[in-house]
Amino acid sequence: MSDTQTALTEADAMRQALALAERGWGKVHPNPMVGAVVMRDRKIIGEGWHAEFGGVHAERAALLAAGDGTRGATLITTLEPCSHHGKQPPCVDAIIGSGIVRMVVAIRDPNPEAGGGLDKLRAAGVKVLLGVEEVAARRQNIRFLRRFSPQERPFVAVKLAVTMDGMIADHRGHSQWISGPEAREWVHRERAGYAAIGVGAETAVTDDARLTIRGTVVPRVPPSRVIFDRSGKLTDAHGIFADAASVPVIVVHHPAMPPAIEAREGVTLLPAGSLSEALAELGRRGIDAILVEGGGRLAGQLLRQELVDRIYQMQSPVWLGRGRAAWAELGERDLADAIRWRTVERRALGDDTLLILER
Ligand code: AOF
Ligand code: ZN
Repeated sequence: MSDTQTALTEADAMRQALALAERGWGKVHPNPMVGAVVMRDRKIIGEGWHAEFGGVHAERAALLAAGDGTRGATLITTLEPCSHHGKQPPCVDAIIGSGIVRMVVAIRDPNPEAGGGLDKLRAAGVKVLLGVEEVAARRQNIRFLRRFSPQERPFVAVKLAVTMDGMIADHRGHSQWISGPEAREWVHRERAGYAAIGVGAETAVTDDARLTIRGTVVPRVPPSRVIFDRSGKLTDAHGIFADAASVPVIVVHHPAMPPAIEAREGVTLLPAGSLSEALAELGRRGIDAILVEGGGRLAGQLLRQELVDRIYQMQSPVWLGRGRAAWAELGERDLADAIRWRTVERRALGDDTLLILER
């Protein structure tokens, strides 16, 4: 927001609003991440974002930051402004009151209680442009958007750190570490925005995985830990149970093979005949988004059964030769029936490359 700003387009400003919205990651769910900027003479004169669940909305924060510069200015927001009294007063009232004459919005608000803000703004004479950076805005708020279009299962993302030759662990099962510190820091940040972190039992045992968050973003609600233990091999000795009273652990197992785990606070045994059944049950228990971090067999099964919505594949300049394959048990496929996804983003993280894929 300095004088050295070059002239921005509205799309540039929207990308800045999307970046501001990211600051709510791990802090605002299940409400949306929202960013807003006030623009005048092709410069940003105020920035705002939704910083914590139930707190001030991004629009009001941006208007406040712009001070008395709002009259005749444009407000750019990643979500349609709300028109309702919730935990916060309606943003449309603040916008109209501030003298904003033009709104640029990425997506509509599907929340029936809060929606309809754009109609009110139009009725008040504010010019409205809808749909700028719509795809990125949808991707950013997928968890919030799904709340209003109920699905049979949670949003499922799979994250794997993979070598150049497609391995996620060496022949002994060791995977610490394939990727570098920047990539691992990214993982901890990413975990903060999910309702649960999932892992297969074999990986949980070999890595002694805790699935906790040890990064700079401390989530408002720490994600539950879900272990997919099909054959009941988990025991009480596993370290993940130590802090179950503060961060829940759910053990998914085959109905006929419950693991030998004593009942205790924070630990739930969840019998399920299939992965899709397990996911549906997790959804009913309020888990709306899960990040699955391996192993290769669980990742492969989820992919094959079309139970994955997004893939984060961290590609590292490392070779292991024989080891544990990233996506196991996909069978033998001709090129003509290969599984094909789209790469929606590529990001450099130190020596590693993060690929984000969607179906
Ligand atoms: C947010 N932050 O920046 C915007 C939201 O209970 P409330 O008053 O916080 O309202 C929550 C609803 O307001 C939310 O579901 C969404 O529909 C709308 N917009 N919410 O938490 C924001 N702009
Ligand atoms: Zn609002």
